[in-house]
Amino acid sequence: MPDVHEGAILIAGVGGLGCSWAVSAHRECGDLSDLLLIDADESSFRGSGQAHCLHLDAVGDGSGAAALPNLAAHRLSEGLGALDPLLDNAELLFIMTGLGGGTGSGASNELARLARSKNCIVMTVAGLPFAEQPLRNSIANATLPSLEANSDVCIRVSMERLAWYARAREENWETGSGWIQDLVEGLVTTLAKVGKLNLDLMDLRTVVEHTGGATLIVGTGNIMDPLKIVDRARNSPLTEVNVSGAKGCLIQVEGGPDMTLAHLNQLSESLVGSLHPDCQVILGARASDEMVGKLRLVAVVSGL
Ligand SMILES: Nc1nc2c(ncn2[C@@H]2O[C@H](COP(=O)(O)OP(=O)(O)OP(=O)(O)O)[C@@H](O)[C@H]2O)c(=O)[nH]1
Ligand SMILES: [Mg+2]
Repeated sequence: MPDVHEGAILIAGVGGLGCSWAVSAHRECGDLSDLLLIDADESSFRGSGQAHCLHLDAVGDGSGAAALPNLAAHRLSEGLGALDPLLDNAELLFIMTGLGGGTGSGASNELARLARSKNCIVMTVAGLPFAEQPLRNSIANATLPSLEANSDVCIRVSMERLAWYARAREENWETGSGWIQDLVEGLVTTLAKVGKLNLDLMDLRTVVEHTGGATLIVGTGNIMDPLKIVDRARNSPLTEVNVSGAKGCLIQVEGGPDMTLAHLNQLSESLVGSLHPDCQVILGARASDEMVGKLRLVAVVSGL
């Protein structure tokens, strides 16, 4: 099976919140992926060492300049040439963005469109504003359809649920609650490394090519109680949709050296049992020492 070559996986943050999510996700798998940050506000690039940064500031006033999504989209389209070498090399692009502001809402869509046109698989994680932010919600709703159309997989994340989840985990929602990191890291490490069973980008493509909606689910827990992990995964912040009709499913299980084939089967069967009977399933697994005593399930379900 061909190895994923250097630069093949790109994690991109667009807008303030998106950059924060991307930086923390990349921190977990920096040796396997590249980082791209796009914002009108340069403070989003702070402390992100080796990142490729694109500053959308046509006017030069430094911060929060992209108050309007259209303006942000316009500015990105002017700077897109600079991204060509990165996107030409990328086979899989994760876009992290919080919708409702100017930059993320305007520029993420442009980025997705360009990457797709270069035959890159685009998986977007889009944060949706809090309920008490009506203007931000209307901007988000206006942006979502085209962002979804330009992404192979577009995962809606309720920031409300993320914030709730963050409190329960004693994590910070602005850096993704630890949850966004798990998700991206799980997929990146599965795709980039050879594990017990290996998946590659072709498998991912097969799964995301099912028409219809798609989402990602994740759950982590004790190795003694795999069913609870599946339960948690079904209730994770990104599953606002009902997955029972899913036609495609890519499952990655991560555990410690104590993980057995029985654990894998238990996790996958209890998840797959709740999907469409003809669902196409691809299963991968990987063991690492730091996961001893624990199991983590990350799944992409598509064809919803
Ligand atoms: N309640 C709350 N929501 C926030 C906060 N920061 C970000 N958000 C949410 O995240 C969404 C995106 O915010 P940002 O990423 O800062 O926006 P941006 O894309 O940088 O857009 P501009 O700064 O307008 O160019 C907003 O619509 C809010 O719903 C915060 O501190 N508090
Ligand atoms: Mg901003």
